[in-house]
Amino acid sequence: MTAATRNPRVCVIGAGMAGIATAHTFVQAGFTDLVVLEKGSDVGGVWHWNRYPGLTCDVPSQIYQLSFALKPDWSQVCATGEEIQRYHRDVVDRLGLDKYIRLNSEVVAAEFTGGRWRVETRDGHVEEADFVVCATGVLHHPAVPNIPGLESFEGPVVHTARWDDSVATEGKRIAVIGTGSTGVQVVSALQPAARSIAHFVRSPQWVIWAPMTVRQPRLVSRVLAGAPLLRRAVYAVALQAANLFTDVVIRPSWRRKLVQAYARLSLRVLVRDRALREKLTPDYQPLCKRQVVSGTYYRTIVKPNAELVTEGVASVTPTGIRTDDGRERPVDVIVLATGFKAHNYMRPMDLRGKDGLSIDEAWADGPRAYQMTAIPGFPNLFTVLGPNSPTGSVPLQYSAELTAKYITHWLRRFRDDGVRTVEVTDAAAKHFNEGVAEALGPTVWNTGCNSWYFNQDGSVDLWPYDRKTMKAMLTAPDESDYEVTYESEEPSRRERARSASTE
Ligand code: N01
Repeated sequence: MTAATRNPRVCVIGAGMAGIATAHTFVQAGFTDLVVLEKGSDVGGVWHWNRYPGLTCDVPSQIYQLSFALKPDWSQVCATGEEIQRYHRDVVDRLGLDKYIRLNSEVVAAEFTGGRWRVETRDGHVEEADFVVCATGVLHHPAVPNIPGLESFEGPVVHTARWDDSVATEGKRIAVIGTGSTGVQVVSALQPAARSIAHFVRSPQWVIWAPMTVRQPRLVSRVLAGAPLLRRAVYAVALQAANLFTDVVIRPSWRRKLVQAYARLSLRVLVRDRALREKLTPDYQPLCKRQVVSGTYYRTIVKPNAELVTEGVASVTPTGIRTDDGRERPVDVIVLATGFKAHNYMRPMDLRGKDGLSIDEAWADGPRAYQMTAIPGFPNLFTVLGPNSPTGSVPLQYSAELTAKYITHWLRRFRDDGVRTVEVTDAAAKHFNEGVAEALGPTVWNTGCNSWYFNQDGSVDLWPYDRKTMKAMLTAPDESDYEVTYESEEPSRRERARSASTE
C-alpha cells in the first residue's frame, strides 16, 4: 500500500462458498490486492471436506448457487455433493479467482497490531493486511463424541465430515451414530450393500419426504444454457419461493402448521409398522431442528438388514457397540454422523483484536456479531456467514454476497476517504443482539428442542428476520454504529464534502 493509492490489502480466510462469493465481490468492486487463504487442498469448503456416501444437498440446486454464476445444467433437482464441489472449482477457474487463492494455507493466528492485521499460516507464512475477512464457515469442525471405549474399537471409525474412501463398507456390519441430515443420508446410501446397518438414534428427527434425486430434464438445461435472462428469472423466482420457507420458520402461521402436518404425514405414510413409527417419532415440533429432508430414509430403515436403535450408546467395545440396556451389537465399521462444533467459527485460530483482546475472551458467552459481520474490539475485521447467519432460513449464497458487498463500502471508504480503521461500537452490537434475542421468540427453533443451533448460553445462533430485513440492514452500513479513525487528523477533502452533503 502506498500513501498515493491507498488500495487496501485484503486477506480473506476460507475459500468455501462464502470465501468465493467474497473474493468475486471484492474483485468486481476493484479491490484486487487480495489474498484468500484456504486450509484445504481445494476450494469449496464443506463441499470439499464432506465426501460421505449419499451426500446430496437438500436445497434445490436452482437456489443453492451463486447469483453471479448461475449454472443452467444441474443434473438433479437437488445436486450431489460431488457436483456442487465441481461447480465451486469451475466458478473459481472461470472467474479467474484462482490467482488470489493460496491452498493448503491454514491460518493459525491473526493479530491487529499497529493499525494493520498480521495473519500467520501453519507453514510460517505471514500476510500483512489492512482488512481481514473471515469466511471460515459454520459446519467445519467435526464433533467427535466422547463415547467410552471408542478408541479401543478394532475396526475403522470414520466421521462423515472426514470420509475415508479406503474404508470398506460393502458386506460389512455397519453402525451409524447420529440422525441429522448427514446420518439420514449416509444410512440410506450404505444400507443396500451392507450386511447389516444399525442406526443409533439418540433423539429421532422429523424427516420430510421429497423427491431430491429427480433429474433436471435435458431440455430445461439446454434452454437455460441458451437464455441467460431466463436463468436469472428462474433464480429470482426460486429466491421468492425461498421466502415462503423463511416465513414458515420465523413466525407461527397456518403455513407452518401445514408444513408440520406434511412432516407427520411423511412418517405415517412411509412407515406402516406402528412400533417402529413410535420409535421414529420425535417429542418436539417438526422444523424445530434443522429440518431433515430425504426421499429414501423411511424406506431404508424398514429394510430387513436395517435396525433402528434408540437405546443410548453406553460404550464401544473392541468389536461392537454396547447400549444402555446392556446389549452388545457386533459391528465391523463405525460411522460417526455426529455433526459439527458449529459455534467455533474462526476458532481455534488465535485471533486477537485491539489491545490483544482474544476472540475467546470476546465470545466468552458465545459467538456474537453485529449484523452477522462485525465484532467490537476487532477493527477492520469482518465475518461472512458469521454468528446469527441464516443457516436455517434465507439462502446462504444470498447472505454471503450481500455481506461481501456491505464490506466493500468500508474498503471504498479506506481507499477514497482516508479511513484508517473501522470498528463497530459495543452499543450497536448490543442493540443488534437484543433485537435478535427478541425476534427469535416466535421462531420455530424456540419451540422446545435441542439442536446445534443453540449456543452454550441457550440462545439460538440463527437469523430471525426475513430476507427483506436482511437486505435493508446490509445494503449499506449505518456509519453511526461504527467508530471510524482517519489516516490524518484532518478528514480528507472528499470526506469533508461527504459530511457536508449529509448534513
Ligand atoms: O449433524 P447434526 P449433521 N451419541 O448436529 C447425534 C448440514 N447438512 O452432520 O440430536 C449419540 O444435525 C445427535 O443426537 P442428538 C445441515 O445444516 C446439510 O447431521 O444430539 N448420538 C444428532 O442426531 C445440518 O443440520 C446437508 O440427540 C449423538 C447427530 O448426532 C448440519 O449440516 C447435508 C452423539 C448430529 O446431527 C449438521 O448435520 C448434511 C452421541 N454421543 C448436513 N453425539 C445438506 O443437504 C451426537 N449425536 C445441505
